[in-house]
Amino acid sequence: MSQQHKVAPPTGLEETDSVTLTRFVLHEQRKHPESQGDLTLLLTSVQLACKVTDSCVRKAGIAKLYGLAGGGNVSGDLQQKLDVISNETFKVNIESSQKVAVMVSEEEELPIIVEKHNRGKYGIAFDPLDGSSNIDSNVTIGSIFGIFRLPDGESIQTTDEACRQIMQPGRNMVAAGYAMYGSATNLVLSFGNGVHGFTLDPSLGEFVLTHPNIRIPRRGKIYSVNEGNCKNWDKPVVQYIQSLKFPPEGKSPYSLRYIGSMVADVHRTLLYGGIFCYPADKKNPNGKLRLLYEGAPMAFLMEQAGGKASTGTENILDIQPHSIHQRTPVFMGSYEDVCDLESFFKSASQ
Ligand code: AFP
Repeated sequence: MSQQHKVAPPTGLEETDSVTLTRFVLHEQRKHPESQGDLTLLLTSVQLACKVTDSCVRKAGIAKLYGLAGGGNVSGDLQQKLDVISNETFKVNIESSQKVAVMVSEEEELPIIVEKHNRGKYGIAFDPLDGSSNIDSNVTIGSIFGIFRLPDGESIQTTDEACRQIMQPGRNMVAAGYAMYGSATNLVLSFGNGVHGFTLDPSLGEFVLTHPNIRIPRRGKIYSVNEGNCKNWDKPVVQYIQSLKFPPEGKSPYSLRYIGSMVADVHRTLLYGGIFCYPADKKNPNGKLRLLYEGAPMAFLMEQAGGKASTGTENILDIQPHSIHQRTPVFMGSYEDVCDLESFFKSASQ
């Protein structure tokens, strides 16, 4: 509708003009006249996978979907029934979009190579249900994804080729996002033009734009880390966390908030500021979190929101992956907080 014909809806009917995720993505697509709409269709399939996963999470107790499925994932963690269901949901929906040639899932050791007749130009890495060890206690969990343009998806024949094509630095991502299954369901997304948050309206079954252009505060007041691992941390991490708890006279200490579910901890950090950490330690020299489908997509969102993501010594988005399930130390959040953390690593190396 042209601007001059646009009439304000009568009071009480404002919701008739909701910006749904589909409408938002189509609008963004129009800014790129050369676009063939492939990314739009791919995001529509991701959106559907998130809605189906959300629906399973919401009825898990009643439908007896809590508990273990009987297998293990690439981390050796016991697979929950919901891990298996969400993984299948993501694979089936994304493959049916015909816009990807390779999928990497935290639940599968090898990359999934899409049948030739169903292939498209993108690759996607996802953790279909992150934080799943929290499922049975009804703690917030989520799905994380990052989308890359592949150099030549059509030609892929072997696992090695699939890995080579999708193992790109996070900075190359064309889109990244997460869905969060909490007291409400959110989908937070960026295609390199800022970060936008949507909330699922259960009555419409649609994600509606509720948090346009999210900007993380330059500095926060909250740190988020599993402090139980402190005895195994490297010295710069111990010193940094200590500095937050015992600041100089006249400054307040930071508050600690830790859910143990990356999507929930990162979402809060994005909105309120501060720093989320999963450091390397003596037992896990590369930390716990995975680069392709946890660290990099979240780093992409943080940077797009004006924040920063680091391993302590390197920007997470610059890491060239050498394996699809490799881990990375993670420090992400408000720009100044992450710079402070890096300064402890710098001093230790001098
Ligand atoms: P699960 O999927 O096994 O629950 O792991 C969740 C997670 O990968 C990430 O979401 C959390 O930030 C992190 O692990 C929590 O790890 P700790 O339990 O070691 O603190």
